[in-house]
Amino acid sequence: MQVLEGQTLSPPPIWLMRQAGRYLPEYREVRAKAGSFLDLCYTPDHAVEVTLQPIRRFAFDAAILFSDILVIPDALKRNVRFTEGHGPEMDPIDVDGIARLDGSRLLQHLEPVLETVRRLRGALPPETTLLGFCGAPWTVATYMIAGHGTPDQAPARLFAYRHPKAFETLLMLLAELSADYLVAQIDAGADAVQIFDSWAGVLGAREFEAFAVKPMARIIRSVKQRRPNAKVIAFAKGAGYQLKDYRQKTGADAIGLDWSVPLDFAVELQKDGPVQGNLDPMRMVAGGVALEEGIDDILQHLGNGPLIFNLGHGITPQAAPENVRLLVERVRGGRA
Ligand code: 1CP
Repeated sequence: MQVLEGQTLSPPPIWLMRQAGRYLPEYREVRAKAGSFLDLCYTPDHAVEVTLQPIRRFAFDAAILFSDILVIPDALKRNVRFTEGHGPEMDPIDVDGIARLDGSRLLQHLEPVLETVRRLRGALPPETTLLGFCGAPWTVATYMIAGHGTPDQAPARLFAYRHPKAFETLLMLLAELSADYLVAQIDAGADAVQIFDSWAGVLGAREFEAFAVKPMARIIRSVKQRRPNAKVIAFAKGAGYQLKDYRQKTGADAIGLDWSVPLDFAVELQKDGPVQGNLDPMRMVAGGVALEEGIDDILQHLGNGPLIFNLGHGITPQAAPENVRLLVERVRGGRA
């Protein structure tokens, strides 16, 4: 929270995207017990447990609520399911489907997630930041339109060109619901929130403005109007040079950086405020020198300004928990 307010801390605080997940045997155990992935997200006992697991093991400075960005389409009755080995799937939406979307029961549907946040704030050490989150409208829309994950989001890009009005309606509805959801998470005890625009990198310049920047700015404005002290981290993966004025245009407090962002450019971005990132998650799999030199590069470039140490994207199931321990120790200067 101090870094989000603009302070420089040495050593910097650290947490990892997807820090609760399949690389941890204790997660796999709860996951197997819970039944479906959505059952895991909607059962506070289980969701609290898997959120706390990485905190117990590694004493990260932040816990991130265990849930998924696709609980919003689930609340919108898109028949979301997570089948083993397939990734997320849902019913693909069309122009008529967009006109019929009804978000009026969003917070009732997501009450178990809000209960998880309440319990987590009580269970976590006071010095551990609790992060809430949601997906950015563009990223959530890519799944709603294709009905599943795609490598290049071609279905959503095509839909946006063919049906600009319906697409705008979808993005603005998602922005409004996301803001309500984030405010509810903050009221339930989240100290700060992160908005994931994981697929921002496939957008052309004009589309980045319209589909990534504008809805992100709208969510942040709405949250801050209602909760003026709220802190927001915006993560637009793959946005590259377009990050130049992203903080100023969206109103985000901190900017998440994927591993493709050059560190000298990251230094420029850090002059305007806190940054978070950006170790390549594959360095967590490789370990050894690859891990050490990646950590040292980030600390050398960004350690003298407001930095939240993190990966450039989520940790993968292949990462060794032992490498996470080495990472935390090295960032903290040998102290675990
Ligand atoms: O069975 C399993 O365990 C499924 C794996 C899994 C996990 C652990 C999924 C399915 N979601 C999650 C949890 C999750 N998802 C968190 C939990 C908190 C933490 O970080 O520890 C968060 C923040 C997310 C966010 C999320 N879900 C994003 C944005 C961040 C990112 O990784 O880019 C996205 C794009 C999703 C969709 C999603 N959910 C699950 C998968 C495998 C995917 C990606 C599908 C694809 O590649 O298109």
